[in-house]
Amino acid sequence: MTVDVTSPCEGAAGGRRPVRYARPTLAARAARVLRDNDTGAVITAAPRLYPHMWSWDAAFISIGLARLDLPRAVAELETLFKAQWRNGMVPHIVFTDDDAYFPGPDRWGTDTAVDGPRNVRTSGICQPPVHAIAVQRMVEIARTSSPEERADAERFARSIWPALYSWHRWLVEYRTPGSSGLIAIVHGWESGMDNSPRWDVPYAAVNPGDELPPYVRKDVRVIGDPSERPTDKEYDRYLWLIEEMRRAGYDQKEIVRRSSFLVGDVFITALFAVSCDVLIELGTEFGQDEDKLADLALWASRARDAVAASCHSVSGMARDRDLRANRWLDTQTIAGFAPLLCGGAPDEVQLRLLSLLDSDRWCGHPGLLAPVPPSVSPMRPGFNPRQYWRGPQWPVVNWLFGWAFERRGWHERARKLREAGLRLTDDGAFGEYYEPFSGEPLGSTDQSWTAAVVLDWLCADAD
Ligand code: 2M8
Repeated sequence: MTVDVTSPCEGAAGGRRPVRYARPTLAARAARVLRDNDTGAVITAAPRLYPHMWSWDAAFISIGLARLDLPRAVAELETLFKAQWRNGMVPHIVFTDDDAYFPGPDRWGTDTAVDGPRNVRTSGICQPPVHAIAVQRMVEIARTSSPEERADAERFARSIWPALYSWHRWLVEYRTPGSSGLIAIVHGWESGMDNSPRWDVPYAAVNPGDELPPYVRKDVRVIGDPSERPTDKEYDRYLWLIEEMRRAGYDQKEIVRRSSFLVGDVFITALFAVSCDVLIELGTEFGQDEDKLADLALWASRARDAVAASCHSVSGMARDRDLRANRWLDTQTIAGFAPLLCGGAPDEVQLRLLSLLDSDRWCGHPGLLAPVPPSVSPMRPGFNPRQYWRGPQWPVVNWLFGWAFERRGWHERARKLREAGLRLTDDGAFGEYYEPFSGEPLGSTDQSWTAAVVLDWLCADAD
């Protein structure tokens, strides 16, 4: 492939973004990342750092793939859902044979879990429920293509719908303890925002016991600067929670009753609400059971109410709730904008959130290379522009807000987020995440979900 290098990047600090690619070249590069990360069985989340299938990564990857090869996109989600647990949980990792990632399947030890899937090895926790969104997006994309693709995508949506419904039902049945109505996570990894300061307070109460089996991290060998990744102390806590779950035989009720970490996650709850809406739309179109549609409507409405009820009376920001300590978590992060994803909060609160998002505390910060929401406000004490989920920008999070804004009819806002996302990623490195001031790609490069959302943005602009 001939690579088109256009003008040098103005304004990039430290000369770290020497090139900006023209759009067709950027699209070709994104497509190549997805192809190169394809093992034949799965598209890995990233070449060296993440050599397996991750649940919410797979959803975003399918959206990008739908722009290139619909059958491959369908196969990706079918592979993920073949690993769905018998109780409905969609696991956060589906393992390949690669042993370059820790914790791998032996450490998770889910093989003997009563509810685990057969013939495939997975982790024992979940990730955000964005899969219905991906399926709907795939159908929309296929509808701009040939009648055959359209029919294939619709057939796929009809066939995967019951599995999506049982995944959502699992979240309600096992993960809405207590009265807050928020969907609870039992490990920070379930949030997808692993090391976010959102979890600092609840993690402080996790005390790894002496019986924590020894382990050796592999992530810090891959990432050149280990200070970008979570600390060893944090990893001890991550591993201790896994140990607790193993000991409970991955019995969900038992885990929710006893694990050292139980937090109502407002971002997941908002995504769940809007994903239920999407499932209702798909289910109505494809003739699914009325009772199930009614369940989804009820779940969506409860989730939306829970998100609205979490909003801080002054800032308007939505809050997670520590369900062990029974208190709100006031740390302000990108998750505080959750009501903008799903709606349901009073108009006045949503307007406050929109103006906060535009302000110099977030996207309007004068130092940002591109007005993409950072994971933590650059004005907040403790903001770290390079550290994992503690300041940098994640293109997939930007995609989610753009998608939600488009859906809510805020087309101009959605367009601006798309433009900003492309400005951030047009160096063609497809970073896992980005340093907000210089735009330096951090974490893994050639990260599949970044390539996927870039493709979707580029093609959406061309549609
Ligand atoms: C990161 O999480 C994994 C654990 O699940 C890790 O750090 O080892 C997160 O960014 C997560 O959201 C993402 O799905 C995963 C793979 O891209 O990496």
